Amino acid sequence: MPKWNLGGGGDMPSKQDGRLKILVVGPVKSGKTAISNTLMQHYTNDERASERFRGEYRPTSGVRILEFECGDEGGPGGWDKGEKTNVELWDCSGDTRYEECWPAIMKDASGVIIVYNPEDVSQSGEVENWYDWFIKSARLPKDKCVVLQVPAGGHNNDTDPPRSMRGIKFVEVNVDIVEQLSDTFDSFVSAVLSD
Ligand SMILES: Nc1nc2c(ncn2[C@@H]2O[C@H](COP(=O)(O)OP(=O)(O)OP(=O)(O)O)[C@@H](O)[C@H]2O)c(=O)[nH]1
Ligand SMILES: [Mg+2]
Repeated sequence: MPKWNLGGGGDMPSKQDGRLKILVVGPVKSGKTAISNTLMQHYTNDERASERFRGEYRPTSGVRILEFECGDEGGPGGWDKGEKTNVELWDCSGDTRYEECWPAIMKDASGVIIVYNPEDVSQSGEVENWYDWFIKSARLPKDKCVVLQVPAGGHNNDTDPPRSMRGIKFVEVNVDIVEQLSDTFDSFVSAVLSD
């Protein structure tokens, strides 16, 4: 059964005001908003969320915050039935011109999801930077981070992860396979909540 990390000192951020703050970061146009919308739709049973997507890419301005409850159906997250976690998902822009806002965005975050397209050489090259900026500099433990690979054409050409990122979980996901994405998210939330 997952337990809240109540913090109380050290570098580990904690659950604030009953909500678990999780950041979604990574290169521009990697799929952060697509993943965030799909998760929001799944956990809120909001069918209209997908209808609102018109098939065109719209860059996120700064950050958008999505709130939902997850984990109440048991399953890979390891929760008991009825046990819920209030999540604040911070869908961040991949544009580095918002860098000045990152310290505020990172404050009290308990977990970080890095999203990139492994078919894109420049995005693959950026992953380690995002790891340095949001995990290393925040001194978050490696199990509080997951890397989601979203190959747009279904071809993951990436080889091994960078040396400094060994120990981080890399998972290939398809934005349109909701159950796979939500199972991955549930498992990650469970890891974030564990001691
Ligand atoms: N299926 C689906 N695809 C989406 C959705 N939103 C965006 N996309 C597509 O997913 C691809 C990546 O777009 P985004 O997820 O918006 O990219 P991002 O990583 O949020 O980019 P920035 O906000 O600029 O950092 C694009 O081809 C979009 O057209 C969505 O809600 N559902
Ligand atoms: Mg976005």
